Amino acid sequence: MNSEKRIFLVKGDITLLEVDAIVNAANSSLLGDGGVDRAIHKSSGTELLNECKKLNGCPTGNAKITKGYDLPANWVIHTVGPIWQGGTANEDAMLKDCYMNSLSLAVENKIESIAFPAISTGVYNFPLERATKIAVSTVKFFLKTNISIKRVVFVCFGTKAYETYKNNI
Ligand code: AR6
Repeated sequence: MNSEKRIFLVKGDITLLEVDAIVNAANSSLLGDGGVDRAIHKSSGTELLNECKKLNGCPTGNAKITKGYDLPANWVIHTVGPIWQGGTANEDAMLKDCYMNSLSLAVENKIESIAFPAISTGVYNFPLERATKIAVSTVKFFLKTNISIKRVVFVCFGTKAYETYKNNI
């Protein structure tokens, strides 16, 4: 199936999605904090935090996987987006790495459906339009050479993100 037909857009809370894996926009400690990270830990339960404690953190741009515990999703892929510093600190490449590495981990774990939040666009302040273009182009690029992933969902938390994604997909 061509890559575009496997990409979906939804508005809402990523913790409710019934997909094989949801992606968490974490920080390098992987111990949970605010935003979508907090929502995921709250819905998944303390077992998620216990598993995360054993992972020894994660560098920016990389990704690590845990089980989903009490979430509808079987897996959580934790990735660490770049903190926006004005655009000259390699932020674009690191954000692209988050999507590439999350998708590679998904393939390794036979995950067929995966949902992404808008990584780095909250607390980490990455400009939404610029981050959206990177998210969409990277996923399309990855799907061109991959046939095992059947569904990639971009989850938009609010109307602004939804409209921005809609205009860039
Ligand atoms: N479902 C989907 N998207 C959500 C949800 C949700 N339940 N909650 C928030 N978002 P952020 P970051 C959106 O701040 O910018 C944390 O403290 C939100 O509107 O969660 O990568 C971590 O521990 C925004 O569009 O992540 C790190 O310290 C997007 O998710 C830091 O924030 C990402 O916002 C990471 O910052």
